[in-house]
Amino acid sequence: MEQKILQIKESALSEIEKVSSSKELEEVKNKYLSRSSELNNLKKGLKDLDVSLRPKIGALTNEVSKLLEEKIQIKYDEFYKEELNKKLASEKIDVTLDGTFNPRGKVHPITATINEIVEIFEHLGFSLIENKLSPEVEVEKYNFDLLNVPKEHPARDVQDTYYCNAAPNVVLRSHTSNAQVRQMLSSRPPVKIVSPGRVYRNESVSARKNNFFHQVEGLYVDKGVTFAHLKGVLNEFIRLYFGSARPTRFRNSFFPFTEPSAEIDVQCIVCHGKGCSTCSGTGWLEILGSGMVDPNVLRDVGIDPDVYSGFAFGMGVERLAMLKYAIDDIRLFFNNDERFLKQF
Ligand code: 2NL
Repeated sequence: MEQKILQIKESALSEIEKVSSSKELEEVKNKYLSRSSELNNLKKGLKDLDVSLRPKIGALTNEVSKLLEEKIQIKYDEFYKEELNKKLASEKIDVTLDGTFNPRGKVHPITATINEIVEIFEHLGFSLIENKLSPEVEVEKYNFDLLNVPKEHPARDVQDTYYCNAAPNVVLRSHTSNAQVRQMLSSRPPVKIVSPGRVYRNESVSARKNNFFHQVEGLYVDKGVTFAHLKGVLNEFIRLYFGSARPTRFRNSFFPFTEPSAEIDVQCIVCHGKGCSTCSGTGWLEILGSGMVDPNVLRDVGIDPDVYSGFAFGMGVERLAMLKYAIDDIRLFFNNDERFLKQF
């Protein structure tokens, strides 16, 4: 019996010595130390032995299984370290290598300019109008009729405005005034809003003109609104947009929806009034159209022009961006050339 146990011990020790992975070690452990191992069977058989032999044989089996457990643990620790090192070496990250380049999108210069203009007017107490009031495909009623544009006005001509072939009276809006008309119809004064968005005109495309562009229009209707308010607000807008107070000039003008009307020029930001190619030698840049809302417009949307008055204005976003960033061709905004867009 004793001989048998020592034999088991010897063969187990030599097998433990020979294993080359933790997986093999696991197998050897199972073979010698599991419930059904030879050693364990011997332990189970102790009760059938002669009482005089039991202590010695019992002690010997315990001693051998303890020894084997220790040896296996030592081997296991070695493998664990070795395998961990291997794994760490194979998964090593070189933090000095270049990363993967993920190109980042940017805000389009027109969107950035719209945001900047809208923020200035928000600062002056205007609210941004809801998008759903501002459809780009519009019926003539909101684009022309309610803005006091006569049926035979040239702006309504197909030479100037895009009409829908399939539906009568449907146009691509030619200004964002439609949003303001809709706002006046759905709420009571005071109305103090800005409506940015894309508008369409049937133009031949050139460096100065595109057949669609972007506008920010504004409208302020309340009791006692005067031309002085118009001047104050728009001069302040110009100061904030161009970064410092600049001489401005209000020129008499005409729009069907305002009376009186004024176009506002700012002193040329390139030559400061001396005359250069940017201002075609005049020393002035035209930057927006404005006026006191025509009483007919107020009346048609159900606002009593004897009680309320208002001013309105409209500006071309591309034009303002071109002036500020010295861009000489409007088409650059729309052909998505990365060399251009990257610069903003
Ligand atoms: C321009 C001129 C302008 C308006 C737009 C307006 C809107 C309502 C009532 C009255 Cl609801 N007026 N808008 C007024 C004057 C000028 O735009 O040159 N835009 C690029």
